[in-house]
Amino acid sequence: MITLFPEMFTALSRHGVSGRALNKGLYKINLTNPRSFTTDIHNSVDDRPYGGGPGMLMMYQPLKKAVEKIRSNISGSSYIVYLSPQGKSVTQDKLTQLTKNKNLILVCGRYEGIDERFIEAIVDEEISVGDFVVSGGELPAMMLMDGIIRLLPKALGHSLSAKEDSFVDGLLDCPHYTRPAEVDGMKVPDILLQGNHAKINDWRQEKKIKQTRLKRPDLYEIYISDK
Ligand code: 4GX
Repeated sequence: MITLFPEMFTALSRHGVSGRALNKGLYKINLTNPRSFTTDIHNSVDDRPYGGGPGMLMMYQPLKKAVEKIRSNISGSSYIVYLSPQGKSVTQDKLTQLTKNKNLILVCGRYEGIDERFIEAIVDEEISVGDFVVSGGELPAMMLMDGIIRLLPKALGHSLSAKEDSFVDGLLDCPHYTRPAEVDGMKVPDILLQGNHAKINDWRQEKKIKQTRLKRPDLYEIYISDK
């Protein structure tokens, strides 16, 4: 991870599924601050954009030196991802692809962005977490990492959990219910209480399809045309 705010990543490393996976040794995380690779007395990592305009940009050299430092400390190949709204929106399939990399280097931008030459010459892929803007790449990078980590073998308590996620077969998940069997006058669907697992599977598949048609017609169209 290349970030000006390494402390933010405790959200990932200390809590929940990603925290447990780290403790189990299923992945390692390295946090590299480009501020460690500056050359001026102010430790500047940003500068003004050529051509004018508001805001500042992250400079090429500290980012490149951060990449070189990381690469000098790892063996094997690495794949560099830059999180930005200009990237292609991430999908569940993309997360599965990313799990195949031995080393992933995520670059978290701050300010108005980074020098385009770093993207051209050094970044392998630009990825977005959605069509909205946040104030830095750290939260998007953590979203990506969390999505990848939970796909690693043994990260989830139930090995089937990741196979039954939303999007895995291009459909949304079905509704779920827990005790009590009735609350505020609302009953759990009878079929789930009867214990016929073939029928329960059929019901769940039907709900997934109906739910997708209703809530995500865009995904439903793709599902229908792929059959
Ligand atoms: N999905 N951001 C990157 C810096 C920036 C500004 C301008 C390029 C151009 C985002 C997203 C996202 C905020 C991360 C701006 N980079 N990242 N950062 N949506 O909004 O991934």
